[in-house]
Amino acid sequence: MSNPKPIVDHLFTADPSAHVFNGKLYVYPSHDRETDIQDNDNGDQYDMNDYHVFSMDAVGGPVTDHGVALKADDVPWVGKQMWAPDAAEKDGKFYLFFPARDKEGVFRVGVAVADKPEGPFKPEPDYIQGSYSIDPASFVDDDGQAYLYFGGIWGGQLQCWRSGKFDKAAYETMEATGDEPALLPRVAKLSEDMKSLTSDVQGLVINDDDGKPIHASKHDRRFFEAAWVHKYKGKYYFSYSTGDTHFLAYAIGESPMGPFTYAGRILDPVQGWTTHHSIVEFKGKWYLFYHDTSLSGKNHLRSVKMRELVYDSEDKLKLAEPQS
Ligand code: FUB
Repeated sequence: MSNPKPIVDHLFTADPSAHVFNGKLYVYPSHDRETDIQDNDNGDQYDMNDYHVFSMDAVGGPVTDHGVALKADDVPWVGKQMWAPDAAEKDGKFYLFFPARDKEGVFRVGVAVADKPEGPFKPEPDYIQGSYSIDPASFVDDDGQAYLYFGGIWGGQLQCWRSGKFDKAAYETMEATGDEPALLPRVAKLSEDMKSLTSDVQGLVINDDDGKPIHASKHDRRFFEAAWVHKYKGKYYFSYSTGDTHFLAYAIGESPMGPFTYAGRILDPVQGWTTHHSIVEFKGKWYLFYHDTSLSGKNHLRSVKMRELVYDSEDKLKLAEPQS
């Protein structure tokens, strides 16, 4: 596979969530920064404390860095680690959903609002009640109903929420064992004003080829983190990073709340420990945004890249052949 250049190289960026707003392509990434924290499975080295928003008028054209759109110091409930964000537009307002550890060290999801896609975003004083873990992804369906997806295991703490309440001791179990179904990503409906959840948080079922939920032992297929939802020809595509293998996989369903059925892989593991992506249609073509560590060689200093995606005759997703 050819290795594209990062979309920007003046700072480190990761976990890109791409959206088209007002005819432009906007990217909402994490802003990775230097730290002397040692790499560990808890992800302590991902010690980010603000977000920048980027935009482009055309693929391959200049990318504008709109500067700091939100910072940890401005969010009363945040303790540390502003991880992978997402954005949504509803009724002319723009919403930034972001995970961070609260002052007790528990990951939650917050929301901040702006009048423009690039911000600045004004945070709500508290996190979204009922939210937990990491990697929020919002999806606004054609009927206006918005959904929030979230969850990530290991450092993302999803394994602590099996019972619906935070169980610190469950952290060490890291994930389900091989005899159980895999831990499920979470989904809930968002309110009209996008600031609260209006349904119970439920597990989003991803079935395997046999029609049963993917088993915990299937590391190349089971959910790990980095949920994303897009719609194509009336079907919902749920994509995510897998198990401890970090393939980028996807599943297809008839409803945004699931169930979904495993449909294949989009991307092999990238350079670096994490895989996180988004999928967006822009000017009639589909694009995958992702990151790798090719610029830095360090797990916690990543760079956002993009590649074109195509659908085959059965509406399966694959990377477009690189242009020579
Ligand atoms: O950027 C910190 C974490 O790394 C994200 O939340 C995960 O998805 C992984 O990319």
